[in-house]
Formats: sequence, structure tokens, C-alpha cells
Amino acid sequence: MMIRSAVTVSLVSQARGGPFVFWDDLPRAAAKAAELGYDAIEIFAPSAEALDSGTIGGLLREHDLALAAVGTGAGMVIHKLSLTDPDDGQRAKAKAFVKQIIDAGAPFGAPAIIGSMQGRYGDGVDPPTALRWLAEALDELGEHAAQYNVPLIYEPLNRYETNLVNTIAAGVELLQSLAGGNVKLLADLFHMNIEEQNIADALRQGGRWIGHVHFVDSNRRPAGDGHTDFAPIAAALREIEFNGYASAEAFPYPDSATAAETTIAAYRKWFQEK
Ligand code: LER
Ligand code: MN
Repeated sequence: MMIRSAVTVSLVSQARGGPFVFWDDLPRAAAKAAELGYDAIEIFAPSAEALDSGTIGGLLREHDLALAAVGTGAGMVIHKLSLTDPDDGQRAKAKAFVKQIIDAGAPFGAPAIIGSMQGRYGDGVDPPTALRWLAEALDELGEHAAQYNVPLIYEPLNRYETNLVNTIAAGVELLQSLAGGNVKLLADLFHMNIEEQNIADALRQGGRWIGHVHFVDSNRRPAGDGHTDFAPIAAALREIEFNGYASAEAFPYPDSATAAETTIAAYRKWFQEK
């Protein structure tokens, strides 16, 4: 088993204050990530256009980094798009936005992440309808990603961010209801700390469905700066033979460079094969 390390970079100024380690300056973030020994970066970009393939390809080659994943949340943060919007046209725009991000990340082997773009029920949309729209969108977007041989990553969020799917078990149930099989779950240890009865047990239940991990502590600070017990989490990920990325999606606490250092030290302690 090999769990690889990644660190997030946000290029979305509207997301300021959010849980991303590096901000704004992609070349600098890539250089620092490489210097600290990360395997990959995960990019949160305002649009597909901001994921210029020449620039990204050049930086990955220069620093011998991989692209772990690309976020799609800017569709919500900037354009208020959601895959469960009551309006047909808005849902179509949301899917088009995600497809463009898939097209930008997948050539680098990076899956797109559906987090806040899942939206929520309410506003005239009942829970079964919202979940059906979400499932249909995940199937369509998963199939779009399949042409590149990369999965689509779906992220259960805590109750303050969505009312659709809050736990790994609910995420597995949703993915099992899909027609296609190209969607995997993102286990974000911050959301799980709020919602799960037991994080390690939930990871074991998630099993082969888990495709990506947001590696972060209980308070959304870097792993090691909160009260999460990572020993049983690391044991559970080993047990399910997780071989994706543990990606640092955490506040830049106390600053970006220190947050990246704290996380890579925690990664080496818990996940790196000796
Ligand atoms: C949001 O809370 C989050 O965890 C991101 O990874 C997805 O939008
Ligand atoms: Mn996350």
C-alpha cells in the first residue's frame, strides 16, 4: 500500500478564509510543496481557463510533482451553481462547469472533486428529488471522466455545508445507487470529525469506495494541530488498502509554509511506508 501526499493550493480569491494551505501563487506553492517532499498538489481554481495546461504541465515537470485532484467549488462560490438547483438551466450550467474542470484536470490524471457543487435540498426541492438530480449528475460526470480513465470524486460534507449526504455510509449508499461505477468518495477528516460516530470505523465501511482523503485535524488546522487521533485512522486506511492521496486541505495555520511543514511531518509519521 502506498498513500501519497498532497497539499492544496487555492487560486480563488472569493474563497479567502477557506481551508487551503497555499494561496494565489501557483509557482511558489509548487516550489514549496516540492521542497518539502510532497508527491502532489491539489488545485482549487476559479475556472477551467485558470487551469492552463501549459503552465501546470511545466510546473509539475519542473518540480516532479503530480496533480492529485482539482476542485470544482468555484462554480458555487463564484457563480452560485449547484447540481441540485431547482432551475433546469442552472443545473445544466453546473454540469457544464464541472465538465470543463474535468477536461482540464484529467489529462494530468487528476480527478475533479464534487463538494459544495452538490448543493442542498429546500427552496421547493424535496430530498428525494435533490438526491435523484445529484445521482444523475454524478453518473453523467463520472462517465465524462471515464473517457480519461480517471474517476470522479464525490465528497460528503458536514451538516452546515449540505443537507444531502453527511456521512461516508450515506455516500456509499448514494454511489451504490448509480448506474455507472466511476465515482469514488472523498473522506474529509474534518467533516467526518463532525458527522461520524467513529472515523476509523466509517473509513472501514467506506472500504473500496474511498478514493481520496482530505488530511486535516479536528479543528480544520493542519494534522497535528487539533485533537484527532490519527493512529486508528492510519490503521483503517491500511486495512482497506487505500492507495490514493492524503491531501492537506486545512487552514494555513499559523501560515502557509508552517501548515505545509506540519502536515508533511504528520504524513510521514502516519502514512509513509518505512
Ligand atoms: C468544503 O468544506 C470542502 O471540504 C471541500 O473539499 C469541497 O468543497
Ligand atoms: Mn474537503
